[in-house]
Amino acid sequence: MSAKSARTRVGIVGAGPSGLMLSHMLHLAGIDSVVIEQRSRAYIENRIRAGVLEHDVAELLRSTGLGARLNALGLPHEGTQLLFAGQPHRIDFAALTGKHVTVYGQHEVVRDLVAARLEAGGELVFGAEDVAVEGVQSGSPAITYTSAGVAHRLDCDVIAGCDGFHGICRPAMPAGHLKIFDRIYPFGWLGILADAAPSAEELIYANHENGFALLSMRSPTVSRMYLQCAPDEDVALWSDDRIWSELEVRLAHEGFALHTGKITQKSVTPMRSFVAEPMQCGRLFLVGDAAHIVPPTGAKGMNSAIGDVVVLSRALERFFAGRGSEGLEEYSKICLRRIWKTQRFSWWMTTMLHRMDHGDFDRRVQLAELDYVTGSVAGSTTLAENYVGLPLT
Ligand code: FAS
Ligand code: PHB
Repeated sequence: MSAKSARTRVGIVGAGPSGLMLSHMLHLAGIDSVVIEQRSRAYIENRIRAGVLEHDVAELLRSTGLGARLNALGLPHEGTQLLFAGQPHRIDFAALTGKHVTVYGQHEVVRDLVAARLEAGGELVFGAEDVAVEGVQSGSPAITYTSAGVAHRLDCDVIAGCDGFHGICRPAMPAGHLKIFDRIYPFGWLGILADAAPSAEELIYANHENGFALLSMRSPTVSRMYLQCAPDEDVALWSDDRIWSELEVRLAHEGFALHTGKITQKSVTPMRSFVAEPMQCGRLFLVGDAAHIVPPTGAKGMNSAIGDVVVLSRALERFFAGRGSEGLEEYSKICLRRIWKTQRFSWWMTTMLHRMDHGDFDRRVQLAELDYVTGSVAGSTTLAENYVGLPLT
C-alpha cells in the first residue's frame, strides 16, 4: 500500500527542546512545520534532564509567549557557590554581569512548548516508528515514518535534525562528510531527584577528594543532586542511605545541613564532549544534541541547543521570504563559533571541579585554579559571563 503523503516547509525530526522550539519560532514567523517524534508525549514531558536556563534563553522564552509558567515556577538565581577545601566561595552573577540564570527544568520547557504548539494548531506526531530521511542533497528532501501502522511520507523544503545524540539524522549524512571531535571523560554523574527541600538557596558545585558533587533543585520542595561516579556505575549499588551519606561528605562545610527525603529518580549519565562539523548537508540541518554534546557541568546542553534554533529559525525566515540563502549557507559556521565556546567552558568547569586522578601536581594546580577563579574579579567574571550565557546573536 502506498504511503500517505503530505508536504510542509520544514520537517523536524525530534520533539526535544531543539525541535519544539524551532517549530515554535517558525510558527511565529508564519512558516509551517511538522514535528516527528518517536516517543510519546507523556514520555518527553516527563524526561528529567537539564535544569538551568541562561539569561537570554529565559528572555527568549518570555518574548515568544512562553513566560507564564516560567515566571510562576522558575527560580531566579543571581549566583552560585564553588565549594573546595571545605570552604564555599560565591560567584556573584548579578554583580559581575548584570544577569542571572533561572532554575527551571527542561521537562517544564518541553511541556510549555508542546502546549503552545498544540494551542496554535501545530502538527506534532508522537510515537512515530521507522523514521528515516531521504533526498537531503536534493532540493526536495522527505521524511518517511510509520504512525499507527500507516506508512507516511512528508515532503519538505528543509529538514531539521533535532533528534539528539542517538538520532538518525546525523548518520544520514554521506560517509566522509562529517569531521567528529570527541572526548569521553573517565567518570559519569549519578543523578537523583528527591522530595527534599533544597539544602541551599543557590547551586553548590563541590570539588572534594572523594569526587565532584552538585546540589541543584527543581522547586522549593524538590532537590536535584549529582555525585561523580564511574561512567558505567551500577546504580543498583547505591542505596538511598549511601547516596545521602556521600552527598553529606562531599557538600560538608560550616553551617551546612543536608535535607534528605524520598528519592524518586536515580540514574547514571556518562560524560562526553562531542562536536560534528559541519552541522549541515544540503537541505538537512543538525540542531542541538544531534550535532554536539557537552558534559553538564556548565549547564550548557539545552541552552546551546536553543542557540542553534535562534540561528536556524532566522535563516529559514530570510530564505522563505525570498531574501536569500546566505543565512542557511552560513548556519554551521555561525553556530560552531558559539558552540566551541560553550564546549570550552563545559570542559573547563568539568576538569576544574571533578576528581581527575592525574597525580598530585595536577591536583594542586586544580585547587590553585579554583583559588584564583574565586579570588579574582577577572577570574570570577569569566566564569559568570559564560555561565549566565554568551549573547544568543
Ligand atoms: P534531545 O535528546 O532532548 O531530543 C531529541 C528528541 O528526538 C528526543 O525526544 C528523541 O526521542 C527524539 N528522537 C531521537 N531519535 C528519533 C527518531 N529516529 N525519530 C524521531 N524522533 C527521534 N543538559 C544540561 O544542561 N544539564 C543536565 O543536567 C543534563 N542532563 C542530561 C541527562 C541525560 C541523560 C541526557 C541524555 C542529556 C542531559 N543534558 C543535560 C543535555 C540535554 O539537556 C540536551 O542538551 C537537550 O536535551 C538537547 O535537546 P535536543 O537537541 O532537543 O535533544
Ligand atoms: C540540574 O539542575 O539538573 C543541573 C544544574 C546545573 C548543572 C547541571 C545540571 O550544571
